Amino acid sequence: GCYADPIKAGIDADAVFDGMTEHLFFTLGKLATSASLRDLYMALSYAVRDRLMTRYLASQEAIRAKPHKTVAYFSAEFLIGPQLNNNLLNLGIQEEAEEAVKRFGIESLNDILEVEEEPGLGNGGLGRLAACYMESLASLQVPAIGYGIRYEFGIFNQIIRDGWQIEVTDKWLKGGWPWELPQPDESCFVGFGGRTENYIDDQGNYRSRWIPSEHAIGVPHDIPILGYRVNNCDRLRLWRADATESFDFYAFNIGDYYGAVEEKVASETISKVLYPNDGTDEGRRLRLKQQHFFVSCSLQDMIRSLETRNIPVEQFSENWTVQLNDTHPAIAVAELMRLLIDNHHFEWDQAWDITNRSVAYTNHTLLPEALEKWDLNLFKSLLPRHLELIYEINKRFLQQVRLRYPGNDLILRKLSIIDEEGSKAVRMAHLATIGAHNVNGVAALHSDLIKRQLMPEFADLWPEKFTNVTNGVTPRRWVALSNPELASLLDQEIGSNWITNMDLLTQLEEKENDSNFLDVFGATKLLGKRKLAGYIHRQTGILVDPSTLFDVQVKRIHQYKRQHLNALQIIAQYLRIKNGTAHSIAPRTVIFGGKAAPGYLMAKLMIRFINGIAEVVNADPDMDGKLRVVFLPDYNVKLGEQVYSATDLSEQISTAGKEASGTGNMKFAMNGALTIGTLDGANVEIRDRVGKENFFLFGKTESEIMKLRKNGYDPKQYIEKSPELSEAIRLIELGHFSNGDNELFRPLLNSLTGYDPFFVMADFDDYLLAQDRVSKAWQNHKEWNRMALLNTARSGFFSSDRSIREYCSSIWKVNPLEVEITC
Ligand code: 26M
Repeated sequence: GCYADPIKAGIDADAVFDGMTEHLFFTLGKLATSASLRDLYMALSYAVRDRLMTRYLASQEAIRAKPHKTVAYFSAEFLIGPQLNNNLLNLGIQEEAEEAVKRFGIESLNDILEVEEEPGLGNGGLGRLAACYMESLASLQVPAIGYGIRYEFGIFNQIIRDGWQIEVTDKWLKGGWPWELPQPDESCFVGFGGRTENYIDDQGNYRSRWIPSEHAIGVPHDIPILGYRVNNCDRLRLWRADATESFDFYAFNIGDYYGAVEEKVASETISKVLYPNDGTDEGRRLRLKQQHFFVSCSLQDMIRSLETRNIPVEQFSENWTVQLNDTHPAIAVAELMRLLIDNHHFEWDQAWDITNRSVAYTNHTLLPEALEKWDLNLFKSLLPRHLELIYEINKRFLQQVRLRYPGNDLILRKLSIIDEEGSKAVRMAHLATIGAHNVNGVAALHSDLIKRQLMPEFADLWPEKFTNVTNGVTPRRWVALSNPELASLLDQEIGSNWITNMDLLTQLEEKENDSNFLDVFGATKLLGKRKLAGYIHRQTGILVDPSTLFDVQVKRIHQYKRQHLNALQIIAQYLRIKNGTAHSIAPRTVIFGGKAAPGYLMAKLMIRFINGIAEVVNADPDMDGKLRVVFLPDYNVKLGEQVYSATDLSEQISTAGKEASGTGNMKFAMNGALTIGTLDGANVEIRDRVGKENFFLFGKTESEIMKLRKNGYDPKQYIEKSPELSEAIRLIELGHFSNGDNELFRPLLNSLTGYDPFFVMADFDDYLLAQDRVSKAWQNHKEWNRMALLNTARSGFFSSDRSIREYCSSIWKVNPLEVEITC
């Protein structure tokens, strides 16, 4: 497993240059003299990929040589972002690559990096978390595979026209994507529909089997995930759905040509497109098909890998640990049972033991509309055998519950996998919770709420099953790559070990009163802001001043995340400036970014609302030098890399109890932004760590919100009590932000002044006061920089390396396996 040819493996600038030249000629069919930036991007990517291969194969060989428990991270989404720069960094050849591309007459490596299009194979936080975790697993030298779906179309691209979001198909594969390796010889066969039957086998045993009516083939596409400065190179294995036959010959012969082609198209549709919902479950048949498709392929692949290594399938749970990223892959519980019982002829109890020991489940949401439920008839028609197995799992589980709570029928109905209230449905969170040996939330508050509110009876039944692992983000991408100025300042001050040991950042605390250092720290931020200002100008035509406070809210657009609270606050500041009462407000640039689910009308209206405000504010000369509002279109990983390093103020303003964790909040804090936020998700832990004096807290707590709701919340009372809020709402009603159209924002106003399900009105005044504290703090730049420095210094806990270490020791029980290269 070794390849020593310098053209393929050498890591000095000469070798990288030679590798690029070879790929230009042989892989791309281009002469160096006529190569475009894109050609050079492709050539460099292929050259870098060559250099990953030795490590990638050695990593697989290491497990083959000596059995070692491997993590299988099951996720319907992996939002991995651009790959080239990350691989250069982790290989340690950024400078060599810079030097090599200069020999092709390119001024800066950045020009080539900018060409890369990212695969948007995820919606937001959940998908990005999976990507950070894969990177940390490799960097911590833990053998791991990420299993998911190779969507042909990822999350849509967003354009803004007349202030509205327009969705455009994301054709990320169009120019050829150099980072994947198709492995058609490892394809898997997956069934759907049909019926089940009982039969007696050759030994006279009664058995069940599934006779599907439809099939698809999963073709693995592997993406190498290299760890930071180690030889371990893990794998992201994404399945693409192919038709079983290119078309049905019988149908072709009888002349039903279109029918035959349709069948082919139907099976290829499975991996065609990512559902862009992010939070609301619509219970679509194709979505369940996607889930079963990738889960079945992955489990078959894992069993096959035991067989090829001559490891008995009995030892599945000693060799694999499966993490379910939310309930999207929860069908794994039933599918693993089916494979073990029907195909490998295990007894129920042993199959259940294996399943339960290997599977663990991460919950990412408490929102009822996001909890996956499948209509029973739909489920039965697509996965009849799985439903039988789920009934049996449920029967045995409910028997346990009966013993524990004799005579309590209510609890049986509450805990059953089958929802019998109204039309019947399969509750995937129940299947996952019963099937898994561990259920974790993603921040301390969230894990607590899972136990107290979402699943109190389950937690009572199995108190030791419920744990917390607070989310984290990878400092390689979110500091070293995206904030090179800060990274080199850190290298200078404390050495470069912070990249793999973020706790070392606490050494920066010694500098908190070092005036010169604070100036330098502030200057790195200013550099990021200048770059972002340039980007904003190119994208939107708006000129923003980098010396103003950059106040940023980037995340999916949702009512619970309350972008409209931020928007209302802007109107209040606008009115103060107009009225001449804005005495000590900081000059600000308020920046938004984020996509709305295409069917989520209120979220789309929130985007229109922000753009309506931006239009009025930015056109008003009274606002010059005081206030600018920007909506950055098409927020994605690549844009995130520009934004976090350029932010002074991080907006984390969700209704307490609604945001499971948040991960953007962590990226901002690491990069020295101060947070204005509620006591929600990981904000709580961020504040605890950076110090409450370095965090702008506002808003009702989760228990206060609960009380308000219980006692009958009336938003109108809050509006009446607040002159600034009343005035802002009056202005919107008059059509001031919609060219006089006083109907446009009616649904938004009705929601806010009627039910206000996310308590925007209740938190408004306190939010405005907190924003005043922000403005005041901004007046003293030294002091601001000191607070910002302490945020960076104390954010080490939020490295995904820490999260992954916790998963490894407390849930997965896996150890690192160092990969050596022997040539
Ligand atoms: C469900 C059904 C149908 C189609 C799509 C979905 C769906 C897709 C993504 C539902 C939820 C999805 O993601 C939810 C998500 O991103 N949750 C976020 O997870 C982060 C990582 O743990 C947390 O930091 C965020 O707080 C949480 O909102």
